[in-house]
Amino acid sequence: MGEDLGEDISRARDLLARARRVVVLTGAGISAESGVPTFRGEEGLWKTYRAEDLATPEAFARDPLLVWEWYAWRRDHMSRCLPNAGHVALAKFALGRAAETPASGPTGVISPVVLVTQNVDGLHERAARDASGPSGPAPALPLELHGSIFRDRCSRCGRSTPADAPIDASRLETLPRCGSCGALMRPAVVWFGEALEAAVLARAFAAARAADVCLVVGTSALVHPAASVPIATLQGGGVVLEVNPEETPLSDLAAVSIRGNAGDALPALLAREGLRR
Ligand code: BV8
Ligand code: ZN
Repeated sequence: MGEDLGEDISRARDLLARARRVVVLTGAGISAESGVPTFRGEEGLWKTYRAEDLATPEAFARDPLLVWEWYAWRRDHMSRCLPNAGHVALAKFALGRAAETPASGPTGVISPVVLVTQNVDGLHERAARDASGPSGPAPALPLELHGSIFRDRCSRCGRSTPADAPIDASRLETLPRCGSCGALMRPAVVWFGEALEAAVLARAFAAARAADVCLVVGTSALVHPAASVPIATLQGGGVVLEVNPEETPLSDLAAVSIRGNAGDALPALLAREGLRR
C-alpha cells in the first residue's frame, strides 16, 4: 500500500477510534472486486443500454421482456459472486463493535455500526452471515436502500416473494406472474423515479444524523437520496471518511478521502487491534 495511503488510513483510524456511533454507506464500488459491474464504469453497460435506461418503471411498462432479460442476467451473475475482503472487513468490524456494545469507551457508550447500502447484490448480507457463523451472534444486516435483486414483487398488488427460481426471459408468456392477482412480477428493487421505502430511509437518515463518523465506500455519490446520507452526518456535527479510487462530489467534504480500492483499504482501516481507545 502506498506511503500516502498508509498516512490517510492512519488518520482515518484515529477518527474511527474515537467514534461512538458509526454509519457506513456503500455503493457498487465495494462489489467491483467481487466481479459485480458498477453502474457508471465502462463495465456498467449491458448490450448497448445504460442502467438508467432500464432501471425505470417506464422501461418495464414499455418492454418488460428486455428489463427482465437484464435482471435475469444480473441475478444469475450476482448469485455466483462472492463477498470480497472489503465486505468481510466491514462485517467483522460491525460484529466487533456490536460485541462491545453497550460497554462504555472513553468517549461514551459504543453503538453498533449501521450499514446502509445502495447495492442490491446481497453481498453484505452474505458476508455478515459468514462472519457470525451458524450459531454466532445476530449478523449485522444492512439497510438496503434500493431493495434486493433476490426478491420479486407484484407489479400490481405488491405481493413480495423470494426470487430463487431462475427467470426464463425468452418470451412474455414465460415471465414470472403473481400467484395472487396474475399480474407480472418485477424485481423488488427501487427504480429511478420511484420512492425508497420510507421506513428504511428514515432509519438510515436517523443513524447518519446521530453518527460521529460516516464511512462512505465505493459510490459516485450521484444518486439521491442515498448520496445525502453522509451530508446528514456532517449536518449533525460528524465527519465523513471516504474510500474510493476516484474523486467524487463527497471528496472535498471528507475529513479523509482514501484513494484506494475497498478490498485493500478496508482491511487496513478496520483492523481491530488498536481501533479502540
Ligand atoms: C427518488 C436499484 C423520488 C436498481 C438504483 C436529487 C438530485 C438529483 C437527482 C435526483 C434527486 N432526487 C431524485 C433524483 C432522481 C434520481 C437520481 O438520483 N438520479 C441520478 C442519476 C441523478 N433518484 C431517484 O430516482 C430515486 N428516487 O428520489 O424518488 C420520489 C419521491 C416520492 C415519490 C416518487 C418519487 C431512486 C434512486 C434509486 C435508483 N436505483 N439501483 C438496480 O440496481 O437495478 S440506483 C443505482 O445507482 C444502484 O443502486 C447504485 O448503487 C446506485 C448509485 O451508483 P453507485 O453505487 O455510486 O455506483 P457507480 O457505478 O455510480 O459508482 C461506483 C463508484 O465506485 C465509483 O465512484 C468508482 O470510482 C468506485 N469504485 C470502483 N471500484 C472500486 C470503487 N470503490 C472502491 N473500491 C473499488 N474497488
Ligand atoms: Zn399481484
